[in-house]
Amino acid sequence: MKVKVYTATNMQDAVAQVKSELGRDAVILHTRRFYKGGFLGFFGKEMVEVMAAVDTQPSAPAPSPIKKAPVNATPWIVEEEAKVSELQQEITNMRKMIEQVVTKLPSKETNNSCWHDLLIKNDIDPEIADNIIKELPDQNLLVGSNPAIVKHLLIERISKHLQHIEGITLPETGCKTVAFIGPTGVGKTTTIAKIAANFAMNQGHKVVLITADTYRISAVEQLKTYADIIDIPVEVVYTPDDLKSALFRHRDKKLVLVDTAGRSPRNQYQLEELQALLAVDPEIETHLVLGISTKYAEALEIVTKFAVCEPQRILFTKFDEACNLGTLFNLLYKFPTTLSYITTGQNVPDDIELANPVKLANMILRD
Ligand SMILES: Nc1nc2c(ncn2[C@@H]2O[C@H](COP(=O)(O)OP(=O)(O)OP(=O)(O)O)[C@@H](O)[C@H]2O)c(=O)[nH]1
Ligand SMILES: [Mg+2]
Repeated sequence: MKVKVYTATNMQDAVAQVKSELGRDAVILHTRRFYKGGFLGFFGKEMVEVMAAVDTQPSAPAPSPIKKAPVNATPWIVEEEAKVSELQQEITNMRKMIEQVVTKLPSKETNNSCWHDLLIKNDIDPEIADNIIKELPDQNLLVGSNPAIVKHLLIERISKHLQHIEGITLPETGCKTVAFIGPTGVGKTTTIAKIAANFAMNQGHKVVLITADTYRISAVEQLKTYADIIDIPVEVVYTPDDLKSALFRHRDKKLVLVDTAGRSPRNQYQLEELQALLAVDPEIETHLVLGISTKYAEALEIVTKFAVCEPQRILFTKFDEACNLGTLFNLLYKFPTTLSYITTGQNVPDDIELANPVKLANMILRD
């Protein structure tokens, strides 16, 4: 750094001297007017003094806008420089703070994926999980919003896909026949007992049980035991014709509940037999019974294979044993089918209820 003081009779001349000697990059550090000659400052000639400086070091590739004070800088330059470095320090601190805040702020993707992960954890198909999140009215809500609000919106979206719910509704006049089909051991007979008890004992309707499950000796006994407790008649049928006659005999009843033997979805012959049995009366309302813990791929196979029996409702059992409701939601999302009851335990007649979309949606978003 080269610092020099120039004097001239006016400012233009002084600046011209600075430029010609120090060049265009010179900076004026200080100027003052003074009187030369005279007495005590009076009657002297007015002069101008200019202190200028130029950086003699080769220029840095990216020069800092803040110039260092010259070695022999005046006190106010030193003071300014102190202020500048203080400001620089403040800016550095602020930048650090902003960086910390930004890194702590959950990004859109992170927040989005935490809800996506929760759905996946509950066995929702990844593609369905994506769609549900995209269905939110405003994607920006996923960023930094209160999780309770996002959860509420997701519950709203999920429950919209579970709106087809209908239990057994009895006609004003005449009789309603409902048959229960599905794989073995899912809870068909127990569910029938629960429904029969509710309609007969709680609502006082005339109910009859018919069982077509003659493959296991204990199956008939199981239904007879329930019928005795509820105090309603029970019929055993072996063929479609038997069923036809039994339905005719019990046409005075309000509700006829038909139990069937558990069937493997892979046994085509058994499924055709079941189809033939239910074909005796097109008015039979058929409920396909599935265990809630059935794996989605397995449930898809069951639904596809049992489709020959044209079930109108799906009923899920064993909610008390459920880890999650992935299968239920994936199925109903892909194949909007009417859901009827859910069962929640082995107790007859209490552990059964009509499915509720919001309750199910809450369970689907369980942590
Ligand atoms: N935890 C639990 N167990 C249930 C529920 N419903 C039925 N069960 C039990 O599941 C087992 C099988 O029930 P069943 O009613 O005999 O099943 P099913 O579908 O009629 O069986 P098959 O006639 O052999 O095809 C029994 O031990 C029931 O007590 C439920 O909601 N929760
Ligand atoms: Mg049974």
